[in-house]
Amino acid sequence: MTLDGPALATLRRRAFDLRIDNLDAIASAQSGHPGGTLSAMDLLQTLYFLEMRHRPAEPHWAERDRFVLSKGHAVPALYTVLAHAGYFSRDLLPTLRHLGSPLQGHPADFLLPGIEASTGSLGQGFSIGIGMALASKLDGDKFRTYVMIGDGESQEGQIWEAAMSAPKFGLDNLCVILDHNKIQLDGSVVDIMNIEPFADKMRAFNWNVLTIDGHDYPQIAGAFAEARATKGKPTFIVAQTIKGKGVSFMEGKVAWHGVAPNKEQLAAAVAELRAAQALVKEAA
Ligand SMILES: Cc1ncc(C[n+]2csc(CCOP(=O)(O)OP(=O)(O)O)c2C)c(N)n1
Repeated sequence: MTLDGPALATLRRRAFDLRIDNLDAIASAQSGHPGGTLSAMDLLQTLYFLEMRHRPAEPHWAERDRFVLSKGHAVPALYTVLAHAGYFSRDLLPTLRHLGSPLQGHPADFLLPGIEASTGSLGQGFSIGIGMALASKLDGDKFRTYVMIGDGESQEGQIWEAAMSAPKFGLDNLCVILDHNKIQLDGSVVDIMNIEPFADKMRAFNWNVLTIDGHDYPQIAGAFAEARATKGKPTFIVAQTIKGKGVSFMEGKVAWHGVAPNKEQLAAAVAELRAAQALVKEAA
């Protein structure tokens, strides 16, 4: 699918529905991570609605592209995108974190078709994605692998082992996205353990590095296209994002890393998102 005018308008409008369903699920669980789900949403939507080759009705299709959410705590955003893409009914979303639900607080590949890897212990998903990309090369398969990591997560040592490995194996079928929202669990990344200059570090490790606005659909789509066209080395996308994106009282606030909105807060967030969506509809 190409990003023409109507496709772009659809992405922009759906972004509000996704953010609302995501927050609704977290509120129904009364547990979860609003900030890092909202920062990742536009990247995830672009992957599943524009970039990746996949079949929601056939989740184990051998040729599907793979996606690993290494920052596993943001899985409500992925569940929401998967539901809207047709993997399962949206009615399941409010069962998030409930006993017996396949939608647990961290992704479990044995519980839900569409989830490619069980993650949540930060640092591990990047390496899992490298394994998938390497296997694809060795087997002569055509699928691509995408991984999303967090900036706080990037303080894990395993991230840097992975960063060294992928270029060594020439994994041009691998694209890693950093959701660079500048905030981790209890403070700003710069204050706790500065990871900058991140793009320069990855370039020094021999990655093809792109820096984009992670809420700008044409930029996101362009980066994925460039990653696909790049041969001989893996691509690392530094996506500049805003934690809590779309809800003014959550944006850039550490306090909204891992706290569910109460009834009133959810209503305020939904009202704001619906009002913004109406403006986008008018402009279209
Ligand atoms: C190994 C490990 N240590 C600690 C945690 C608890 N934890 C969950 S989210 C989080 C902060 C992650 O920050 P970041 O990667 O910036 O995520 P984002 O801001 O995108 O939500 C931490 C420490 C964990 N899941 N795994």
